[in-house]
Amino acid sequence: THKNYGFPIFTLLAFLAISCKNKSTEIHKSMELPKKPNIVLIYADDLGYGDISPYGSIGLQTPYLDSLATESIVFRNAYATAATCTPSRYSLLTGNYAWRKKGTGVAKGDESLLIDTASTTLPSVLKSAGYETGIVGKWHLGLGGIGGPDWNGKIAPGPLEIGFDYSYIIPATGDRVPCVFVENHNIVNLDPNDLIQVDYKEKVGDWPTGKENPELLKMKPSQGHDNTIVNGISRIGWMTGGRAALWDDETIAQQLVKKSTDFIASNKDEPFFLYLSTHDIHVPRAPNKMFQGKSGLGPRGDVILQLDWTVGQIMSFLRQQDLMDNTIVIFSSDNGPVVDDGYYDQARELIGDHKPTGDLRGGKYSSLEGGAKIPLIVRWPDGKGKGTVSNAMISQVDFLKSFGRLAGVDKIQNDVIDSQDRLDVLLGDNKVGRNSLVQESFEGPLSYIDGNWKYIAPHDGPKLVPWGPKIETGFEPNQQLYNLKEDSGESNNLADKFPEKTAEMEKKLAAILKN
Ligand code: NG6
Ligand code: CA
Repeated sequence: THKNYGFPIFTLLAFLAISCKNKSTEIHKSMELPKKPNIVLIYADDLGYGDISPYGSIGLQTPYLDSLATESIVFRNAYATAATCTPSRYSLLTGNYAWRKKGTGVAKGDESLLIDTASTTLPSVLKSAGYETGIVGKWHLGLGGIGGPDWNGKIAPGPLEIGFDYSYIIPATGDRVPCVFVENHNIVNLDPNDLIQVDYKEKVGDWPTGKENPELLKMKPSQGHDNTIVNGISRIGWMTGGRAALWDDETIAQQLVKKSTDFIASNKDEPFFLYLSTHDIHVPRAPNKMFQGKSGLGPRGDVILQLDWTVGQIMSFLRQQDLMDNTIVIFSSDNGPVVDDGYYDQARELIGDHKPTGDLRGGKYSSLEGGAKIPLIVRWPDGKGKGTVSNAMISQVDFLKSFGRLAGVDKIQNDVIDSQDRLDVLLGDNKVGRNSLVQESFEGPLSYIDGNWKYIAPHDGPKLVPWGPKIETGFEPNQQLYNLKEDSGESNNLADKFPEKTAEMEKKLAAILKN
């Protein structure tokens, strides 16, 4: 009779109900994603929209990025908030446009910390959701309090004071002193009998400089970069001491991969956020011998291959650690590309048909599209959107709220003004994305995109980046208006033809500035 089955059926139903309940707590909302997936953000430096093969690069193949792209959504309308490093990274980490805060242009090598330790940040949000948070690689957001870092003592505040649990950083850039790694609060391998001295105003110590001893250089500077020589390369700024701590430019990529995989391995049983901020492809371009001469485009191409290798190494480590099913991988760049950024490294001579910005106008530093439009590739562990392209507009400033929600944090403090929760865009569900965004060029003037339109505020500055990279700034004393849908190369200024639209754009930008 039915009665005989009563108990087992009830048990079965109860079991199903319980297991469904468990399942619904494991699965994030409607997505088939683990509730708190690990997040690995690989953030390249100065990599252009046309530099890698998922974006149709000419004359250069990036096989590891290609393979990542086939498992990911490739965003063709993604932006950093600025055309240089410091403000873009400021926005990425704080969810706010950097121009809201004074002094957030390209940071000096001994700048003090630019992010207020009380502010909400991407790592602090993820940390509040139980993530272990780590940064490995380029920082360039200042360190220490007023007066800058105490290089020989405890270097704080820095990444650990704004939400990272672990940090292993290049303090500023590869072309700025001190050429040392800082792990958590200290310089790695600093010998107490050989203390370090750093100065950005005048020479310290007696180490040779590029200016005085050019015969000692393996790479000659083309713009500035003629101060202290470290490892045969003269840098911006002077330093002396700390010999045992000096990095080796040719193995920086290996070192960053090593520290990243160590971080992943020690945190693989809990949700983790790794911000791997590569030195590549910034200057000085000193590729490891594995990549020297391999691209045929000179060191600039070779370091793109090195960057590609970095991506491959991280992916294969995640695979090996069985983390592919619960890790999101994001790949992007901090600003547009530059060919000659301060050293004679043959980048210009050997570029061939390769177009770092693709068909965009301008480049690093610029208010034109080449300045802030960057590659963005997002791989979801459940294969969502795999192999698709999205034209939805998205800004890196949105990562804070989007990944915050993904981690289950719904309430973000109201000091985060500019970040928008665009998780639906990142997931490929929303094909439109942001309505508008702001771009910051090196000298301050802002560009504003709204729908298909782009407005560049008038600025009476130089037409070309003045110190030599041969990049159009996009500065004009008059207003500029472009229709990006029909004219993505910004060749036809329509401001005179559409004065009302231009005025509307000006007004909308002014309103955002007041927020
Ligand atoms: C510029 C440097 C350039 C690079 C840049 C910062 C000179 C002449 N040029 O001032 O080489 O270091 O700053 O790049 O000094 S960024 O990607 O970190 O913003
Ligand atoms: Ca950069």
